[in-house]
Amino acid sequence: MLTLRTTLATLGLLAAGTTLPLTVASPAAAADCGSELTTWKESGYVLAWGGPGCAGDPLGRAAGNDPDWGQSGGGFTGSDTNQAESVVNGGTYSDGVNIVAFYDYTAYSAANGYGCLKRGMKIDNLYNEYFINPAGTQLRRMHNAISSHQWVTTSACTAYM
Ligand SMILES: [Ca+2]
Repeated sequence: MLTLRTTLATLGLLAAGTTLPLTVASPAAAADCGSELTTWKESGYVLAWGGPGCAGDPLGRAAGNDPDWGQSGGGFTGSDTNQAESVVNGGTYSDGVNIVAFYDYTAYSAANGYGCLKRGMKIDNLYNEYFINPAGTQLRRMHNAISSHQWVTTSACTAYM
């Protein structure tokens, strides 16, 4: 029995040894916003990236609100609308207005669906999140769909990601 157990343990180590390099080499291993959250936490900015995992340069960043990610001003412009796939909330306390509400439509239209991200939080892949309307109905996925955002208080949002 001892010999069998030792052999099984050895096989287990071998299996683990062959799995590890595959995990490291996978592109999916990079899809995490952890380092960007560390960089931007308590910066006062909300940031968004055009791909999952906050990879590369952000689409934009904003300390204030932006009613239209497809128009100039507010931190997100032009092709930024309907492009975000990962986001970071680097908000500060700021009198409690530190939740970011992201909207499917421009001009903060909650009726068309929104989703809120708490201070110091990240979303690695917006594909896994859904816009929700004030009635609590789940709408479309949030990836490649955000068109406006604003900073709100905790009690002002009912649709947390
Ligand atoms: Ca804008």
